[in-house]
Amino acid sequence: MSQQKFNKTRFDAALTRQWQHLGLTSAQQMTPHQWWQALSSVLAEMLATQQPAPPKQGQRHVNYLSMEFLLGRLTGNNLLNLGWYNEVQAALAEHQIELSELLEEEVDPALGNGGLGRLAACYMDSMATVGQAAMGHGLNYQYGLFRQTFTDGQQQEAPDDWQRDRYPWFRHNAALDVQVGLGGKVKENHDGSILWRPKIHLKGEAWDLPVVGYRNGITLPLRLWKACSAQPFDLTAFNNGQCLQAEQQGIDADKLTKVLYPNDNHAEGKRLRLMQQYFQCACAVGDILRRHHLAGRAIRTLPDFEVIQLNDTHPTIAIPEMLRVLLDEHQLSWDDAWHITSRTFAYTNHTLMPEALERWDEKLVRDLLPRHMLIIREINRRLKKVVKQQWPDDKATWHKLAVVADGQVRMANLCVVSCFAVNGVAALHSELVVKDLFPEYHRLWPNKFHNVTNGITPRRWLKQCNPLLSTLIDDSLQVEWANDLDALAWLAPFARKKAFRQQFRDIKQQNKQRLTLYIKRVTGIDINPDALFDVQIKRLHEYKRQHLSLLHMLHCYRQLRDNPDNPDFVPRVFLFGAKAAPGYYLAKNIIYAINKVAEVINNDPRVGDRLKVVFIPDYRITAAELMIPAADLSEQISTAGYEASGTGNMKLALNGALTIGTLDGANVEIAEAVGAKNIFIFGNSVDEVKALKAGGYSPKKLRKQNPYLDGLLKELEKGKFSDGDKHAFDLMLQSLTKNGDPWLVLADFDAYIAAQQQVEALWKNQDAWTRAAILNTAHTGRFSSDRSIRDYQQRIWQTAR
Ligand code: DL6
Repeated sequence: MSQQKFNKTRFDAALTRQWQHLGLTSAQQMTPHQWWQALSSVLAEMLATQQPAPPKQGQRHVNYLSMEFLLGRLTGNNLLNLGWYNEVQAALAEHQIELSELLEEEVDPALGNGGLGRLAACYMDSMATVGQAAMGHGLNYQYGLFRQTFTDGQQQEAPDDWQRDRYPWFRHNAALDVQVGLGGKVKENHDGSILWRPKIHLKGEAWDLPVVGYRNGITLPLRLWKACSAQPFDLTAFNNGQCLQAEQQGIDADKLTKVLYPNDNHAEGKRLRLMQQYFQCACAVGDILRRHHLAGRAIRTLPDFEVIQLNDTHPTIAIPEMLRVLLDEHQLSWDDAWHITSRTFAYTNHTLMPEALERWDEKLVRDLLPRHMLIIREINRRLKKVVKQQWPDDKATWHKLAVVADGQVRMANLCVVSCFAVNGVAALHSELVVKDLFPEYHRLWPNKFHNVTNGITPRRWLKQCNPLLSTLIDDSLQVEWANDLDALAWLAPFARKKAFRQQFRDIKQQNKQRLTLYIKRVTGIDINPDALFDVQIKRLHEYKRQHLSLLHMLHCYRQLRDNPDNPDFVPRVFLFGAKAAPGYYLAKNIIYAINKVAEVINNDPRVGDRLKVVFIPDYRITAAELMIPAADLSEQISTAGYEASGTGNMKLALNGALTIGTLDGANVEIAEAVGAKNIFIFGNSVDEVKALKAGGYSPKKLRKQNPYLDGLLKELEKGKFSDGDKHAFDLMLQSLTKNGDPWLVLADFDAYIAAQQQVEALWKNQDAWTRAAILNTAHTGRFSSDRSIRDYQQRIWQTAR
């Protein structure tokens, strides 16, 4: 496939139709928002002729199932991938319209929580770019991730109505509607076959977004399913005068895809969530089988042509759904249905944390999906035989491995048992998946387990968000690197050139100035663009330890107060971006604490512009695109063993930020790639964390032994930053001390401060700092999501049919 050329005549004609459609007499009459709508609609129309790549010889078509796709704005990204940016810019200039301003009109489609959802978006982009035949399946939520504001430092949440009904990139195809049942009863027929009579019938509508490959003429569909009632309007009820009741079914069905659950790394056993999961899976499975059938292929050949990749356990219910269709509708035997299913599904694990591993009450599953529960029980029954053979009379092992136990269905176990491949998302994480999470399964099926280290798309996360650096790379390397990120290695020798270092530094400075203006606009705070920009952007979670940064902030503040005229003090701006799940009160308390400390520091005249703390509200993709190119220091300070991979760490390093981090997730591989001199690694390792916990770690004792740290904590406890309120930060402080400091924040404090001192020492030598920053950009090519997709192809998708 080759790049589609921009057709100016077609563009102009389609644009004219847009304003005529609005009843206007000229393009000039359109508001900026209408211009963005019109432009996006025109591009979507022009794209409609691009074809999804047919699978190459021997390639399976990939169905990527994810409850979340955190896309970010599409219009600018699509233009860049199409290679039409300059032409469209020129065409709009004829109307005195500035393209970059129009692009600001788009509301981010925020249909995900964080890393997992953004990864799904990067993988779609990369599958389109490397020419992997694929389709994404997700949900078309009416409300994306909540909008965040702060009132007196406290997080407030508001619904995110992203106006899906007027989103110009959507294409709805009514011919693809799927019927979905829920609830009801199962009945066994005389011949032993099972009949499921659902109580509720829903309709799934397919709404497609185009995912554009990088300048290769390929577009892949991201199919987002929207729930509607199968019978939206009850005419009889209406005729009987029951006007509201007549709409009732439609209203209830609508609820299903109304809102994204705002949890990251946390599973909530809510009924509506299971309904959402099943709805998505039933739509996807129905769609995949329909396509297979339409291609004239026998059902038994499904695994030869299709693979279904599960993005975490959220879409696991697709497995019993596939079995149900094969058993009940295609009337296959269990063995045949199992043979097909277990060669089609693959599972990616994204977390080891027990609170994020999904378990559903058996009763709830039976209630909503009675036929599926029978199938799950049958999987469990057959598994028991295998386990008993390997571990006779070992009840504890069986209890651990069972899919159904203690009245609960364990989705991760169901995945491992039913899928042909299981992968973790970074080398360390995959090792822990085998060693700590699933050692017995690994013993049973050693070849099932793989690693695929996560990646990020360089199109959005360098080319689009950092145009100045991209141009410098273009000019220096004179090669196409955006779809061949390993080419960045050729930048390494440039790090030795003084003039290049100066250019690199100037670009960082301009990006910092751009962010400074944004911060002034959204928060009113003035920051010093010459200060070190210390950036921590990710979901707010205890294991990610934003509160360790908070302690460092207190340390910096103390240093300034103790020695106000210290000429060696390195000016620093702490920049945070993070949303906390609305029901996660401890995380919200950490946000509150950071904001309250910020208030005091930012208004202390002794501090001036040497220290500032800014919590940028409503962190989202668009904000990330401004923060990442401006960062000097990337904070990746999770407790070792808990961050499966991280992908923000990759984006920041690629854009020339130096990482301060623990040996956790993909930090380990970033350290290998950039070299020990160009990264600041600190803190307890995974084994040390385990040993500390096993050895009765006591934060109280640690406080006693560390009067300096104790003093910092006391300032918080005494209400120094909360207008005298001694209980303002109780949730956070109790966790740190009384409740045993489960994330070892205090245990890593000294090492963290020492590492920050190394950061300051290097910062004082700007030339050496810039050299290290360039080497970060040069050596992070392996974290392209194109490489991850190729790994999936080689290690997973092209195996086990
Ligand atoms: O793999 C994507 C992303 C990782 O980079 C993060 O380290 C990990 O925390 C995140 N995991 C989840 C877990 N799922 N849930 N719920 O979001 O995945």
